[in-house]
Amino acid sequence: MSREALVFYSAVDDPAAWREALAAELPDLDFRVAPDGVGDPAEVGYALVWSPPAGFFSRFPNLRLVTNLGAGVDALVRRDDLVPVPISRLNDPGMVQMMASYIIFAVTRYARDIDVFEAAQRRGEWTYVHPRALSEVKVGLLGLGELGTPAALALAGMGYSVTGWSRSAKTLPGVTCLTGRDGLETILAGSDIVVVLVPLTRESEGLIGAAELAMMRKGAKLVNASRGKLVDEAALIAALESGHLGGATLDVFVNEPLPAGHPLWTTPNVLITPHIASITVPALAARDVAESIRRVRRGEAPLHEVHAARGY
Ligand code: NDP
Ligand code: OXD
Repeated sequence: MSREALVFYSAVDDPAAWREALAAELPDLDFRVAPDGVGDPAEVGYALVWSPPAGFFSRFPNLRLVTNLGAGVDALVRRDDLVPVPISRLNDPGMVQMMASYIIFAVTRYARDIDVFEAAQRRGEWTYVHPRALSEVKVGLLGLGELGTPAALALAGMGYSVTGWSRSAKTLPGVTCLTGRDGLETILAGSDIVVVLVPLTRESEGLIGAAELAMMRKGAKLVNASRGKLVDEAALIAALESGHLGGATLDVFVNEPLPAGHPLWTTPNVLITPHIASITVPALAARDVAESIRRVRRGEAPLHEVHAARGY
């Protein structure tokens, strides 16, 4: 007798860890790993995927739910071969904590002049910079979603002066919340450190271009942990080389892995990390994946449903 199946596809996530975590939640669900272990595609009701190849979904005539193996769904909703079933994203406590830790690290490295001391150490020099109070450091956080909001609250809780930006108006304790183009320009002009955590959509692509970089304070720092295409890389390199921007921490790039010889590798004052700001921990995320499947089985909407037309 055939069992209802889930198909897993990811070039970066560990299928064995997901198989084990989901088996604990849904022992009746058959876990199949694409491309080689799919079996009869008609038995597949659920897909748990990260950037599957073009044409992937059309093989499965009975698909009822696609779950993105991560938070950012741009690689899913921006493709033209999606089938019309609900899409959900992951949002687990481990991912939230990890992103907050990355943002706190990147902001604090600049706020405490650690980048200056790293450079001084490379020169073998004792360089004293008198520390500033954290309340004097103005942080602008673009994107107040599932990951941005906890990061903004954590920074505010540490004493930073935090202004956040989102599409819809928000109220967060200790965080000034702005919206719209005026809000964006206020943040760019008023922040020492600007953090980008807005999803990549048709609307947000190229959000930070030459004009926006020019609005930033001289010596300000940029942190991008969202998607490379939100920032114009050529304009960023120019702003760093001219000294208008004082530094950038980049976890995401237009092309990943960042190709050898790319000018960002040698642009001054850039810290590069390989898209590790946050990851999904299967043992923590499997509960939500399983609950979404249970809900879809009951004819309900899944958890963390993505609005495909909106793009996130
Ligand atoms: P959410 O979808 O929960 O939140 C997105 C936020 O951005 C919301 O506050 C939303 O506003 C705001 N927003 C969206 N579009 C616009 C716009 N055009 N103008 C202004 N604000 C906008 O996303 P998450 O917080 O979960 O994640 C953010 C991104 O982080 C992901 O999309 C992904 O790209 C990236 N990411 C990166 C990882 C890494 O390792 N580097 C790991 C995980 C995620 P509103 O609240 O009004 O809807
Ligand atoms: C992402 C993720 O969206 O890793 O980048 O979840």
